[in-house]
Amino acid sequence: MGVRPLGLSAIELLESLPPELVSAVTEALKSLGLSPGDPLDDDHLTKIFREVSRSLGKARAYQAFREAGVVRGITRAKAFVVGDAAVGKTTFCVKLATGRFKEEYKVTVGVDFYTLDLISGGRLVKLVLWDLAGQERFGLVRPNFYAGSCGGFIAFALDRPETLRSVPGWVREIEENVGRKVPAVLIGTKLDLSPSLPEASNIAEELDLVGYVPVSSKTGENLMRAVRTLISACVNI
Ligand SMILES: Nc1nc2c(ncn2[C@@H]2O[C@H](COP(=O)(O)OP(=O)(O)OP(=O)(O)O)[C@@H](O)[C@H]2O)c(=O)[nH]1
Ligand SMILES: [Mg+2]
Repeated sequence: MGVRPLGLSAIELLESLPPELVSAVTEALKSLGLSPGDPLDDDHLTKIFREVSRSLGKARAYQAFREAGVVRGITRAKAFVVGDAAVGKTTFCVKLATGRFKEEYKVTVGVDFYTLDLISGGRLVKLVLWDLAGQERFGLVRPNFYAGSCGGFIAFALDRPETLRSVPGWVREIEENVGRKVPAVLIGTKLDLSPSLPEASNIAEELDLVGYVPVSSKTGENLMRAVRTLISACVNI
């Protein structure tokens, strides 16, 4: 079956799904505040996919989206998340993977993994985020975890401008350990606590990064924008 052109509306999606999925998707549309005639973009489709996955499981949700012609396959990619200690890397990953905001600070030991499913350009992208410990004492183990990344995120905290000054060091560590230059997106975290820092854009440009996106893992602001900025640079759809 062919892939739906962009601009598929909510009602067209409902019509193309197997009947047993209609109630789960209708619920998802309602919770997103979408009306039947509204065009659906990749962010909407991603949220609908997650809702359907929650009620029916990921395998069934994928099968249904495939049958409906919304997706035509799966793309897998690995991305690192690096930056100084306590800038909010784990919180960023947890919010993206589960929708929950993690209030407490628990130091990451070595590495953690989070899988993020999103719809992009007619494919289900399974992005595995490798959340690397930022504390200095993990500097010796961290290099083991970069191999095979298509790119990733470099995080600094907007309320601690000194963490922005560490970014060139992170770029060097990435290049040394991935073995080549890969796309990286600079994220300024905790936008809910502090305004964006204009110099971050210049630093991203000077270091030849893919872009700079200020984000808040508390409110969710710009999180998907950051992910899509990376996906469009590093995942071959
Ligand atoms: N208000 C607010 N707090 C945040 C945000 N992101 C992270 N935090 C808080 O910052 C603290 C540290 O966050 P972590 O995600 O654990 O930090 P980390 O970068 O993973 O730290 P390491 O694992 O030591 O490298 C936690 O208390 C989070 O709740 C945000 O966007 N807004
Ligand atoms: Mg952490």
